[in-house]
Amino acid sequence: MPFVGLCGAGAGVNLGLGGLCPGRVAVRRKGQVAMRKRIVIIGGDGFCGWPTALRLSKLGHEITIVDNLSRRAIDAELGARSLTPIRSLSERIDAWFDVTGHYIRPERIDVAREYDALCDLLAEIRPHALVHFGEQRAAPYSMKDAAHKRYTVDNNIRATHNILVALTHLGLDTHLVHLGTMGVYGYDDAGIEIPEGYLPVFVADGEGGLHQRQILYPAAPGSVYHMTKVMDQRMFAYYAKNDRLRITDLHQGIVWGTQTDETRLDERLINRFDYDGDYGTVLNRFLMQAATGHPLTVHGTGGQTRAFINIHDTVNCITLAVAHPPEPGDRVKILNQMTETHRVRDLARLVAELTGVEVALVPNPRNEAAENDLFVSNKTFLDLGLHPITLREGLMRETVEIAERYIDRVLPETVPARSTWTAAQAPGEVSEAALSRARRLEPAS
Ligand code: NAD
Ligand code: USQ
Repeated sequence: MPFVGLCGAGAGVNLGLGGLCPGRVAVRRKGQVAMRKRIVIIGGDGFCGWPTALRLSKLGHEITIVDNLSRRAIDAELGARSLTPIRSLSERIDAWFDVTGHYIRPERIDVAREYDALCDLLAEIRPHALVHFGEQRAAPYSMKDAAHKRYTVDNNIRATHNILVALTHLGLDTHLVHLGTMGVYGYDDAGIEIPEGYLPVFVADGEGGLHQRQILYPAAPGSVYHMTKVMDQRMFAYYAKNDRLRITDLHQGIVWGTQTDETRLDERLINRFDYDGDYGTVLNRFLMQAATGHPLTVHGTGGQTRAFINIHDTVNCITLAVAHPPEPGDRVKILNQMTETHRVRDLARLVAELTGVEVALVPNPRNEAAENDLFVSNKTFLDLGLHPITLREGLMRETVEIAERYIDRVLPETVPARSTWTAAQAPGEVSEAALSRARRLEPAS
């Protein structure tokens, strides 16, 4: 018996951003889940949120994207843009319907500021799951100046707390899945494998006894952005305990890659690729720099070791997390969402070998350890069946499919990393001498 249900949120016509409500009958296709969940995706227009929305929609779930489009506004503020030509949210949603027949409902709500609108929507949908990507996520952007520090804290803390309060006061049994960061643990060489969120500790009682406790791993954020994720963690612990909310917090590493099986279906579905000095993460920046012949900007000695995950695996992990909620009354379920670790200078060497570009050691604009090791447990996702894509396997495809294909869209003035952590740091810019040497080495076209 095929699954039959109405498209849309069940409550009838929604014109939202897309102005499109097909009202068509959906038939369960091969690979779709047996239980159709109503899922709200906050931040579903962003880099991780968009491909996640498509995957969950393809699996047959009923998806509502909530976004205030602040990420697009920040691009305008910075004079930057995605390397890939991303379409407006309404065009994306229309394209997804054209290609697959699946409808995604869009809602433009600022969850940090429009609490009543958020409550009205959640009361109407009564979602089984809410995936929360809706925060300002760039460390350099959060460190630019006082205004950007304040914006990041106001936006991220209020967004997370509004969601928690709304779920509590509406009495919803929604599973909240939040995108946190590996950066809550810090990068100060713990010398042990970083566990999934909790650390067993032994406390002496002064009378010769030792008591075991499980505590949240001691936080050591490296930027104001990362600090907001630490504060999120404390709020989750409180609401899971006091109000029995079901919460999964995914401590994610740096996401690399652009496309997933779903975003590749049509160019109008393409995912964003950030490379600018504020939002571009290290590997994206190296790939874009290599494609333009710009020396790879390794900060300091490049001795920083970080955790990475491909966007395809991000989407798989979130799908697994949605399918395995904790029980009411459980402590927050914390999973490390990463698949491998790399040192920045090794990444640069890898990209240089692949492309022949030069590597430049530039001043480190961040206040971070010059060298660190990193060992991380990601046991839960491996046990749940995750088969990671490694960087070595995927790098070539990413270079050809994205960096080289869209290189004409690069805005060179947005490349330098100019946001400094304190007055003692300098921008991570390549010297004029290195730039002109790179220009001389560039092959004539
Ligand atoms: P992104 O900036 O591309 O997407 C975030 C989306 O949330 C944007 O579309 C933005 O408009 C929206 N948003 C922000 N504030 C909002 C608000 N108040 N109301 C409604 N919508 C709001 O970021 P991303 O790279 O997709 O990251 C998503 C989440 O994953 C973030 O919370 C980030 O901290 C986390 N994360 C990302 C990475 C990474 O490498 N990209 C790594 C680890 C964790
Ligand atoms: N780096 C360079 N050269 C560059 C850019 C960065 O050497 O041109 C270095 C940085 O100094 C840093 C490392 O690369 O040591 C990683 O920087 P990044 O910008 O790739 O990543 P980060 O600022 O840590 O933030 C990203 C996401 C954030 C997420 C975090 C996961 O933007 O949302 O939370 O990765 S984690 O790093 O595990 O905390």
